[in-house]
Amino acid sequence: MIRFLSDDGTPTGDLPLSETELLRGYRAMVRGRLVDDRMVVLQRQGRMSVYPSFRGQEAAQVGSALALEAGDWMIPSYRESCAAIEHGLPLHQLILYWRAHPAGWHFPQGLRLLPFSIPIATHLPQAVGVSVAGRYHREPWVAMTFVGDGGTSEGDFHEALNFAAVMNAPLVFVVQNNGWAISVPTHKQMKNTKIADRARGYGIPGVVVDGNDLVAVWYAAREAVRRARAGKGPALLEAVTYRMSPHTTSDDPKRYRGEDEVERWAAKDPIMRLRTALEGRGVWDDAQEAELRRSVKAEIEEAVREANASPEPAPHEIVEQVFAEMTQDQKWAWEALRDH
Ligand SMILES: Cc1ncc(C[n+]2csc(CCOP(=O)(O)OP(=O)(O)O)c2C)c(N)n1
Repeated sequence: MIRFLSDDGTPTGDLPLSETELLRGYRAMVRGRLVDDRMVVLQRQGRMSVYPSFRGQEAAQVGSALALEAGDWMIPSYRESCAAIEHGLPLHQLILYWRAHPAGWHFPQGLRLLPFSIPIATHLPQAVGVSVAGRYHREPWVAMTFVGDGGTSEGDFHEALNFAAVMNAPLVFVVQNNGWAISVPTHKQMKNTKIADRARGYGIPGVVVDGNDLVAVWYAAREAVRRARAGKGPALLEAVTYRMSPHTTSDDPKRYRGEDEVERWAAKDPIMRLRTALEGRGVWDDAQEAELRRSVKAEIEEAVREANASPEPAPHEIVEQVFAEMTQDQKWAWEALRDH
C-alpha cells in the first residue's frame, strides 16, 4: 500500500509534493469537510433532500481530483461531492443538485463533469466512452471515474474494465474502498482481499493506496493520469478509506457497525494527518486554521444564499426534460397533478 504519512500524520520519509501543493490539498480538504457538515445540517433542517456525506473520504477525493489537469473529464458517482467541487462545480450548484431543484440538474457549460450517477456503476462504461471520445475530438484529455467497493461487484464495472483495456482508454478508475456498501462489509461482497487485483484480470495495473493520506492519493493518481495521457492506457487506484458518516442521511449505521470501528478510523482522519505533517514543517498554525475556516464558512453562506434565490420550480418541470416529447403516461401523470 502506497503511503507517505503514518497514521498520526508523521511523514515516513521525503514527501513527493511541494509545500504549495501540500497546503493546497489541505485547504481543499478542510473546505470539503465544512461543505459536507453544512449539507448535513441543511438536510436536517428540511432544506435539502437526501444527502450522501463523504466525511472521512476527503483525501481520497481531493487527491484524485487534484491529479486532473485543465481539459480533463470527471465522471462521478453520488459519493463524490468533494471531488466535484474540487473539479470546479460551484457550491450553490451542488446545493441545488442535492435539493433536487431542476436548476441543479444542469452543470455549467464548459465544466467537464458529468452529473452524479445514482445507479451503481452504470456510469463506468460511459466513462470509457467519454475518455476515448478525446481521440475523435483530437484533444488529449484524460478521464477519471469513481466507484465504491460495492460497485466493483456490479457487471458494469467488469464490462467497463475490459472495454477500457481493449480500447487502451485514457481513463483512471478510482475505487473508494470505504469498507461498506450500505450495511454490507467488503468481505461479504467478494473473495478478493485487494480490490486492485480485480484490475489485473483485465490486463490493467491496479494500485492500492492509503486513501486517508492526501499525499499518497495525489501522488498515485498523478502517476496514473500521466500514464494515461502518455497513451499507456487505463489504471485502477484502490483508495482504502472509511465512511465516517451514515451511508446517506436516511441511514442508521448503528444497526450494522460498532462505534469502536468508527473511533479507530477517526484516529486516522485524513485532515488531522496532513495538519500534523504541515505543523511539523512549521507551515501551518492555529491562526491560519481559523482564517481558513472563517473564509470557507463565508463562501458557503454566500452559496446557500445564491441557491435559496433560485425560484421555486414550476410543477410541470417534474415531467419535462425526461423525453423530447411527453409520453402518454407522463401526460396522464401531468394532468392528474395539474387537476389536483
Ligand atoms: C444499480 C443499483 N443497485 C442498487 C442501488 C442501491 N444502492 C445505493 S448505494 C448502494 C451501495 C453502494 O456501495 P458502494 O459501491 O460501496 O459505495 P458507497 O455508497 O460506499 O460509496 C446500493 C446497493 C443503486 N443505487 N443502484
